[in-house]
Amino acid sequence: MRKEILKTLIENTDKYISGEDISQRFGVSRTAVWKAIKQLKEQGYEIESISRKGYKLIERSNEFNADELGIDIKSDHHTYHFICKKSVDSTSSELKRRANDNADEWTIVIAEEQSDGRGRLGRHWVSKPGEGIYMSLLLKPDIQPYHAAKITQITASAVTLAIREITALPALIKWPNDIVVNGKKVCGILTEMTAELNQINYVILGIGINVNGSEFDEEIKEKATSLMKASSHQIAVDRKEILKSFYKHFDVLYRNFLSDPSTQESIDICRRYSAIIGGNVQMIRRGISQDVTVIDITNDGELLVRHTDGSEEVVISGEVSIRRGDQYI
Ligand code: BT5
Repeated sequence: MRKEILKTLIENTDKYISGEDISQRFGVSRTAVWKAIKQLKEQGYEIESISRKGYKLIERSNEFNADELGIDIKSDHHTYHFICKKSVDSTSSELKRRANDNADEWTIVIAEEQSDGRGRLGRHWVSKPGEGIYMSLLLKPDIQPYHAAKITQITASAVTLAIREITALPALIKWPNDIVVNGKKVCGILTEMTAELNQINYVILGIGINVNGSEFDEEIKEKATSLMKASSHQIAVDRKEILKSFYKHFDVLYRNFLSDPSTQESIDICRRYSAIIGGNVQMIRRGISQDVTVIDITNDGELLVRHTDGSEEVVISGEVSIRRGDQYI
């Protein structure tokens, strides 16, 4: 009911809609309408109410709102189940708890802040309130587990396309799970999976994007940036627009992948927008650093590198970090 009223207000921002109109349209009492409007205001929506004229949406809430995301982000193929939280330990941990409790595929947990945001190998993900997108998505793909690494590449592709579309920033992909702008990290992806030998139970895709942060903690100051900070005009970027664009691209890439897991579509995007192909980098594995030249990303989404002795190696994602000189990339 609140969602329907919000939808009506969003569709009619050019005029006032009377409480009478809304109550008739949805067959509810005027008091119920008034209560729903009050709740929306509490959620941060600026709604003007003028007696004898009615209600008008002046400004949407800055915060993520499950009803609004459900109105704006849709797919012809599945239903998204958005869950928006003010604060959570980690959206991926929260979603894992829900997945173990049988949550539906395409459940999405988004938080304004995380107290214990996670990166790979137990690393920390800095998640300041309101400055970024901290989101986890539950997938239950009917594919062989060895194809799952490609889901990270699909996600990286969709994030990159979304950043380029909404901000026109030159986002690049630092295989396997980072998106960088001007050599600094704006996004990290954490793919976690539970699987049997031949079957995936579920995949949790965790995505962290620095959207509007301007100050970064000492530990990441040198390597991190945000979309706002990286852009020349320094104007805040609409997190919801990034999200909408991400799901538009992800939906297409992921669906094509499910119908043909050997598809090269997202691998080609990762190649086209790679931050490291052709470059000399350090590959750090279990604390050991090696100088390598990056030759290509393989058709399966692995990294093909050449060592200084001329030998070539295919590296799988997971335990590898890439650096260039003393820079992040
Ligand atoms: C990642 O790991 O890059 C994956 C990060 C995934 C975060 C999302 S947020 C939503 C979901 N819920 C979670 O709990 N996690 C996911 P990794 O490649 O291991 O990189 C981690 C490293 O990136 C850290 O050790 C820092 O050096 C750096 N880092 C931490 N926070 C950062 C930030 N906000 N921006 C840029 N770099 C950061």
